[in-house]
Amino acid sequence: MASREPDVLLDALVIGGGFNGVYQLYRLRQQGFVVQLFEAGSALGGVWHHNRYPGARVDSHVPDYAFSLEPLWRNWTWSERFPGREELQRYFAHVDSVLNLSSHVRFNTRVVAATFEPGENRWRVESADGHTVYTRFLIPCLGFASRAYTPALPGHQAFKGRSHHTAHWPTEGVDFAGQRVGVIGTGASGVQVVQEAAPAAEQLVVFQRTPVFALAMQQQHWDPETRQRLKSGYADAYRRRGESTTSFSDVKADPRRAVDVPEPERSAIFEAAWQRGGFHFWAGTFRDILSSPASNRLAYDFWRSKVLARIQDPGIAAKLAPEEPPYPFGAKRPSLEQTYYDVFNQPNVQLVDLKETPLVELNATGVRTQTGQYDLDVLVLATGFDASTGGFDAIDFRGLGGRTLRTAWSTGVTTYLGMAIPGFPNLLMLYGPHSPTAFCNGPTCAELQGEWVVRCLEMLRARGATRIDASDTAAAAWKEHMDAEFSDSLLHKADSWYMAANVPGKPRQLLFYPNTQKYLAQCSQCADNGYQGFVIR
Ligand code: NA7
Repeated sequence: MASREPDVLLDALVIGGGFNGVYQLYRLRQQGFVVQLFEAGSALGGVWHHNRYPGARVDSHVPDYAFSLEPLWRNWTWSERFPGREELQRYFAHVDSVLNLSSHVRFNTRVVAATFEPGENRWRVESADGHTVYTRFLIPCLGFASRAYTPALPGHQAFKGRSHHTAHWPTEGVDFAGQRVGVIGTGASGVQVVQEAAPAAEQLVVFQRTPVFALAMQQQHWDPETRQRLKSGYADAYRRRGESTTSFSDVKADPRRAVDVPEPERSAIFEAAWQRGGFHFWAGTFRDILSSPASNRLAYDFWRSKVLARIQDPGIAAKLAPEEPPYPFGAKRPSLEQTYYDVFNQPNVQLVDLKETPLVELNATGVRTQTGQYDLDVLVLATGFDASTGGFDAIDFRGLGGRTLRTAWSTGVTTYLGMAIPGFPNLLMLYGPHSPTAFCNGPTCAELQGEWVVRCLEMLRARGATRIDASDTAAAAWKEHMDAEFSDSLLHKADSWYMAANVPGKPRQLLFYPNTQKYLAQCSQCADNGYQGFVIR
């Protein structure tokens, strides 16, 4: 039933119950603010609540991928180095019970509109069920993957089988056993689904447009004794994580340029990173892998040698790991894999290269490409997300003069410090565009970036201020700073969601700030200089 609470003015409303929203709720409440959290789903967890496709698993390792608060890890152990979705959901339930969060969360509440009222210096926020609240400060914690991207595929409606996007997986699940399964998309979600579908399906067809450069996960399963023992290193790991450029306590690149390091030392460093698994081979080899084409090529060639050794058919190998890299290594997110390259040796698994034989249409029985028809029972769309800005587009944000955020960002994102937006006072977003986000990870960003917002609100309260505005000049300078700082990055050379280039029509730009420590230094400097770039009243 629709409800309205005009007399209640919250200090802060947090939108989104993933790591960032949860941390804000906990910390702001702890500091005595009146705060509530609205979550569209029925439980906390963010992407771990919403993404329930088979094989969903985090590819940032624990304990880095968790909150550093001791009351949370004291009575919690992880069973694996890269936990799956169910364990992450249990973790959120644990966080909820230790920090007592749910009492301040309104679940099943999808925010649809938020309008700034300048007379009152407050936001009016409306949800899909007709509920309205007023809040002094609005803190969107929408994550970068809250809006799925489904490409327009000709004939999609005609397909008579089951078709599911990985982010909208049916709660009752999909049994792949004995089915003819097709997977479109080979990013992190595609890789994970393929690994689950290959052993079960009668036939699996993987439709690849661009090969993923997947890295060895090097998963570890821990017995109860090991789980406890590992905790003795947690406090130190979290301290190091807070000082790390990569946002991982133990992923650190050699300060030399890869090309300057002679063999066999260079290969030994590559090999060590490979054996450590996860993102070590992406961010923990040499400092110039993502800026020097020559060093990048060395990393690619090493990666390729590892992959070729796993694939029997040279034709398939050439598609999964081409001799010439189609984009610089690591410029698209390198998913982690456990059996991905092995499954292509199975007789029931087929790889279709959509660059070579483009998709023509979906029809009643399956997918037709320029050279063949693939009949399917189940089609999995692992086609990703309208990263970062998609979640904002889904809400009708209206700032000063009734200007919508969709209009303000129609030609590209404008922010100050990746947290504030000129023309949208009293709005401080976390884990959004122009901040480290995809180059950090949820829990780490939640704490490091989140503390800045907590301190900012404390400062405003101490000053008796009711309004904070980011200036246009500061936002323009922030954009210039990002452009100058990362102009030589090879990230620009791939059509990735980092570059907002995975969704047709989206303005191409570097969406995230690829250096957490540099970013945090800029934020601290702003606060230390009296919140330079903001107008406070
Ligand atoms: P990604 O990484 O964006 O991957 C999407 C995949 O879907 C990618 O391989 C795309 O190919 C493919 N794609 C997208 N549109 C099409 C069309 N029209 N035809 C064929 N193939 C297409 O999404 P994920 O969900 O895997 O991962 C997102 C992040 O979420 C992940 O990195 C984790 O951080 C969690 P392309 O490369 O664009 O050619």
